[in-house]
Amino acid sequence: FSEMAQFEEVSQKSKLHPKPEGLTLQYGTAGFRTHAKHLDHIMFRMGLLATLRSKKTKSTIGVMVTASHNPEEDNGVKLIDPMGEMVTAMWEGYATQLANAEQDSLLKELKDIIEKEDIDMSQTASVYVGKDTRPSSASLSQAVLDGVSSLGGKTHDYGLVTTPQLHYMVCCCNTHGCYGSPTVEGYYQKLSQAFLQLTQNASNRTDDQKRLLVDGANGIGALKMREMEPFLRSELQLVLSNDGSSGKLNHMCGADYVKVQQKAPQGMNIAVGERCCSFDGDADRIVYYYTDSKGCFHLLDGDKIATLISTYLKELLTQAGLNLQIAVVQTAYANGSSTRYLEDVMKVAVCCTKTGVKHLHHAAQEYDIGVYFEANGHGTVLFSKAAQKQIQELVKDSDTNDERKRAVKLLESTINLINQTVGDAISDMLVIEAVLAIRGMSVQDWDAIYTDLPNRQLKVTVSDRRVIDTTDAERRAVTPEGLQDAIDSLVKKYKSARSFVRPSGTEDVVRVYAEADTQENADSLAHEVSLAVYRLAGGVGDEPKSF
Ligand code: G16
Repeated sequence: FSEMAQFEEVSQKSKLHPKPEGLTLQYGTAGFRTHAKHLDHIMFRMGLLATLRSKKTKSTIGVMVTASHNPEEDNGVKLIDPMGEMVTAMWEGYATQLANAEQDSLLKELKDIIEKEDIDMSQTASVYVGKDTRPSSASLSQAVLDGVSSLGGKTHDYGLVTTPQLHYMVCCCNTHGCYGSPTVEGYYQKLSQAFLQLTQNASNRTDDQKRLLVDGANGIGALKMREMEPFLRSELQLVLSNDGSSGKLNHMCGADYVKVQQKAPQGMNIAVGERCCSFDGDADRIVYYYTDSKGCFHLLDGDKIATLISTYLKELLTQAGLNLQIAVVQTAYANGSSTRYLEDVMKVAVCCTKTGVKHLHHAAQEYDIGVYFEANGHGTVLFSKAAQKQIQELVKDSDTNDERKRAVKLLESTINLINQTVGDAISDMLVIEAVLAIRGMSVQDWDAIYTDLPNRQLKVTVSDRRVIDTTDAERRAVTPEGLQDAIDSLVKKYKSARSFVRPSGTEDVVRVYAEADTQENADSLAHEVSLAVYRLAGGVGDEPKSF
């Protein structure tokens, strides 16, 4: 294909995926997200962009078709860079540019990106594509494949996979197998081997201790857990509900529902004290929970996960005699108690970024060991190359005494169990289960590490959420005028209180977060702040109600 013929092909094929005139969409917190009916042209164009990115980086790029926690009618697309991380901010900008080009200027915008990035169009391109279980995902992922092939790129269609599995495949491919083998089976083998090695270090556990109730959000995570189960050789006894056989994706179930509603999902039979967890729609988030004898619901969210994992890693580093710096990266949603515990008791560095895994991931890369988790359960742990090297060398060092050797081997297996490319519900779940087993902890012991401040999250619908601009890692609103002053004076009315608002990057709403000394106060503060947003930021529909 000559370059001209290639552009002609794009021009012809793009007519099969026309852009509705006037529709504009932004690459948000995690790619494009909206009702599936608006996305066909976006998918085709993201196929084009992924092909350019692949030519530019001379690497395989990933495209995942999913809207993760959003309702089943929505869909979306995320681009995955060569090491399995989210695409860079610069290319997010190109994505928006390409997505919003009217049909007759698509080629012009495409050529503009090629020129700006100085892309050699004779370079080969390779794109991995995956999709979640939404009814719209099949045709939308076909549109991505069409986009790639119209620019002459090679595709590998992984079909139904979790988002983190696709990130993993991309990383495996571009590291030529160093990270693992780029197959779903390779993923199961790598993780399960590490998990089994870790649980060998646990004292004998009863079947009850091995039992874990999993809410699959009626999504892809449930399917993949079923596939993986035999690899775990009964070291984990999964009881899977919301497996997609009847209910609707993310409806009254899944990690987002459980976190925001602070209650157990429907469709799960939970006995008192039983350890449970929920995945989200594409299995990149996880939260844990249990119900106590008084019927009280206890949530162990991303903050509690970060605390459990960083405590465990810190202890192993001490035992191994390794001087590596651990830091925890959080967002404004992190519960105030978790930040205080990490800084004051654990004495680890804590840093706060904007919402979105891409921001946390970059911040975590600055440390020897960067543990990052959003409160909503999206996160992982990054080990720097230098840290991994030190750990590997110590494993080989035959002089190392027994306690050190055990600790360093545990660190090595933990690294293998963690999906370092992105937050991964399956990998995180196995890490948590292994840590609890090794430390002989119950979910109640874990919960007791610190007590969350009561909190509440609400949504407010406004006519244009972009009127809200924020600063200080989204903790303060700069516009509209008067909003931050209003929030400040509301917060002053309550004890141990904090509140912030920010426009969502995945849904057409403004998010409101509040915490305070009691649940009543957190609820009331969240409601008052919602009313301030409604009045000052152009609320639409009925006034927000309290929770
Ligand atoms: C996505 C992002 C997360 C983010 C969440 C909510 O999650 O990957 O980092 O916390 O959206 O974002 P927002 O508040 O901007 O709507 P997921 O699981 O839906 O991909």
